[in-house]
Amino acid sequence: MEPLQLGLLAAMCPADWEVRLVDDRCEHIPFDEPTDLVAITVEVFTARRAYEISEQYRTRGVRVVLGGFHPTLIPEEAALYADAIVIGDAEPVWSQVLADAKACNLQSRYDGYTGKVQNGILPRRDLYKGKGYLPITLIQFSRGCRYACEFCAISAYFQQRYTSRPVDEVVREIEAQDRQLVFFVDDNVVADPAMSKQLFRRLIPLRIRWVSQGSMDMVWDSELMDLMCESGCLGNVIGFESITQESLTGMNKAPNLKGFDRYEKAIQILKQYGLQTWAAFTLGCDTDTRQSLYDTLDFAVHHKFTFAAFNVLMPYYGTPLYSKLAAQGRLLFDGRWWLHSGYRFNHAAFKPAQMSPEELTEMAFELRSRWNSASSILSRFFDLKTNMRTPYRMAIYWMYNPLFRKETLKKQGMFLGMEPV
Ligand code: B12
Ligand code: SF4
Repeated sequence: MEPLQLGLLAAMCPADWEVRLVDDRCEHIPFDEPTDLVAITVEVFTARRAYEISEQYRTRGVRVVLGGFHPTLIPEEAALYADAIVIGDAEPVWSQVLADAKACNLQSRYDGYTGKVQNGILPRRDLYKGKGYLPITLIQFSRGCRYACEFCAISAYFQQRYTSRPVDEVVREIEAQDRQLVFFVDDNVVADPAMSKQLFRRLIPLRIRWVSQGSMDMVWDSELMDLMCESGCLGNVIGFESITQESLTGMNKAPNLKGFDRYEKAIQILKQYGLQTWAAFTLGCDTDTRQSLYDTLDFAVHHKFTFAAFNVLMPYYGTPLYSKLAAQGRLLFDGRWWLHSGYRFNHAAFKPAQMSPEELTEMAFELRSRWNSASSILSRFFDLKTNMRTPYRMAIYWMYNPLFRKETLKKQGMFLGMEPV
């Protein structure tokens, strides 16, 4: 997908700055081409690779600025690999960073605050052309979420704050691009239902189709659901996380606990509206056993979700989960799994309570493989309310399930960096 934060950073550069976007996921980095400044976005899974890239430039005498989720959550680590780090959002400090870089007076740290979102800036989408990204436009309406789930990096980064953009501005941004398919990258597109309703009302005349991420409590507000669907929502990623109340309570997953006794009802409502839900599950909570993990898979298959993710619970630095596991001595890979040369993608990075880390890794892979098997994909298709609702819905189902299957299996066990430590 198109990297929204980089398009935004580029758009915030003054006109006399020449900008080039290089995406390490799909192209070679021209380390030896002359450049004055390098800016890299870093999240936990890309930290190791980002630090490698940074080192390559710094050994050539090029200054590097790091920003994004990971440097914000663990600035003392990121600072070791950069000339400057930006904590939090770039909007309030980026022009200062550039001015200081130009004056050869770069400071080691800049503190952005999580205040306004985007400040009226339109990302430089022209920079995405020709890189083979999926034909879906990423737009943010809001940032942050008011809930405080134990494992969530969003909650740690935004400290439970939530900010949305003026609806007019979002509408203008949608109108300024060509596509009819939009991904609102909001952490929780229904975090403030009143604001979400304002947005959805204004989306209706635009006749776009969109997907996003939202908390399950959306289903209990029928006006919200009506407007969401009328405005072109195809479905949302919803964090189901677990099917037991005990686990949800343990992880402080408040939006799911609100109507836990009506979990089945919630799913029926999603289906009535024809939403093609991407159900996300988190595996490895203290209450999880082998049986509860198999039950989770059965639950997902039974409900014929259009897509699902079976993620191993990950201790992200800065979250209450990380602190808890650290205090209990349960973190693996010296507690810095994202930097460890032995850590592989989708592997457990902590000692689960009721199984070994290896068992958890294997179980998660088994669930993913079974969910993505040809027979599972075929059987889940037969849902008149969602996947078979219209030819467009059918096309989505058949286009993306094989793609996600390929991606999931390809990423399993990948090392995070390129070079041995
Ligand atoms: C959209 C999205 C995706 C998309 C991909 C998007 C893409 N372009 O490829 C999809 C759905 C595919 C995806 C996948 C994954 N994602 Co994701 N994703 C997001 C999401 C929701 C929005 C990203 C975005 O565009 N935001 C809008 C931009 C404008 O905001 P931003 O990135 O925060 O940037 C601002 C600041 O951080 C700062 N900034 C950022 N970079 C830089 C760089 C510099 C130099 C500077 C100065 C400032 C700066 O300024 C920006 C403007 O204010 C974020 C959550 C979030 N709120 O950001 C999670 C998030 C980044 N993803 C996350 C994760 C874990 C994943 C997965 C690993 C999930 C999984 N288990 O498979 C995968 C794989 C990622 C990988 N590296 O392989 C985590 C990272 C956690 C962490 N501690 O780092 C996040 C934070 C979500 C979460 N709930 O925890 N993701
Ligand atoms: S509801 Fe979702 S985004 Fe909000 S804190 Fe919980 S996991 Fe994070």
